[in-house]
Amino acid sequence: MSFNTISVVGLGYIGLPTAAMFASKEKKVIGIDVNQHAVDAINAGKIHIVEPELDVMVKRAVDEGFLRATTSPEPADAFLIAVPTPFLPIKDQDSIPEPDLSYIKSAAKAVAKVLKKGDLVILESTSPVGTTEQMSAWLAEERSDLSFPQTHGEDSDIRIAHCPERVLPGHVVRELVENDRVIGGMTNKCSQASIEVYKTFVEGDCVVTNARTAEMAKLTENSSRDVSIAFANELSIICDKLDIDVWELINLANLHPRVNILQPGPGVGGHCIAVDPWFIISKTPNESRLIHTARQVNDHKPQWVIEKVKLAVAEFLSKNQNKTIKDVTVACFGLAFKPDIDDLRESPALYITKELAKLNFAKLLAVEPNIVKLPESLNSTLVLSSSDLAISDADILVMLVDHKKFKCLDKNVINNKIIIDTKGLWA
Ligand code: SAJ
Repeated sequence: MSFNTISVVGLGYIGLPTAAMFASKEKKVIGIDVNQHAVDAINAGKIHIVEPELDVMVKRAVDEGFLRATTSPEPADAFLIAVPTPFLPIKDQDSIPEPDLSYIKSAAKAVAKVLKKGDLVILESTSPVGTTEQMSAWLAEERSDLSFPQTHGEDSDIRIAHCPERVLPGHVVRELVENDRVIGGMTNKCSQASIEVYKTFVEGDCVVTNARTAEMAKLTENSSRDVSIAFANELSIICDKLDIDVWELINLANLHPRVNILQPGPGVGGHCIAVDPWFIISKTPNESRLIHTARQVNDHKPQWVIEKVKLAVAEFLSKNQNKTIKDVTVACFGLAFKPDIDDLRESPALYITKELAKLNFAKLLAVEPNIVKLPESLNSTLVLSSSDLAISDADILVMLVDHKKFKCLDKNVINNKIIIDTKGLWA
């Protein structure tokens, strides 16, 4: 087998770094995306997402002629599909979110047009169990002239595998190389072909399993983290009631050699941990009781923080009887979905800040040192402020994200403020 031309379908947070990585090893890479703006940016040697070191890699790959982007598929030897798998809109608050596989279906239909005997198709998108087999069925529907593993096993013309991405945003370039990969071929030949492709740049182990187990492995990793964070978030609510410092408590418990509790926060954000457990729950709702409860605990945490702020406002007004809510200034520290990134999507900190903005305070200041300008959609709701200004102006300080820049704030200057600290920085 030789995979000289590799096509990556979906040039987002996973697809683009993966494409650049193959190109850095002098593979001919064709990137496919429906977003013309992304395609144009990449062909100009630029990137449309934020990820350390990626800009340099993409520029070099394009300049040296190894990476090219386009909106319509072209023949290649291996196709990696890295498109989003979001939820379908939920019917009501109590219903279980169902995965939206339409991006995978469109990608499969597009790739099917250019498939030839001997090609390999790898699904990288995080997917509910059974999606790789479904993708193979969609490909077979389009190409009755080719044979696929579900009908022809090891003798199939086309090889199919699921190899989930596992990289941490902000560390993608290093983790793509160093992390071990789970390789879930529909047959052993499918797995071996996938290993050959990934070994172009992966220095970690490539561990073989079947497609369904590979799908479940990825969902399990993120659900495990979600359940662990839910435990920490639940502890924080219990400790608040019992007047115990949860940060001290967790430090003490973690001194035990077999205990490793994660950190509570304002809720769980991002596009993975708060999403992927639902892919297990929606397939097996009666069996996934712990995973479901963890989701509910984490999803409830932002609301709990908002209630704490409302209590703090009531406390402030009872001490300052000449004032009303229209005289109160609140400052929220952090808008991103986790520390030291500028990504505001699916962020509990942003949700809390936007909800607080509806309460008609004198001012609601948002401090986010990792962005210079708020997205246009937020301009009418939030005012971006510096830490110093927010601390001097605000009556109530709400710590939402433990950015490095907040860790060095002088604790003495906040002594006379009412503080809600969801990350234990000012505790
Ligand atoms: N969080 C806490 N407490 C903690 C750790 C995290 O509240 O102790 C919160 C964060 O603030 C954030 C959310 O959880 O809101 C998720 O952040 P994260 O750093 O745990 O994870 P992601 O979403 O950036 O990336 C995860 C990673 N999965 C695991 O660590 C198991 C990454 O390796 C995956 O590739 C990625 O999901 C993905 O794409 O699925």
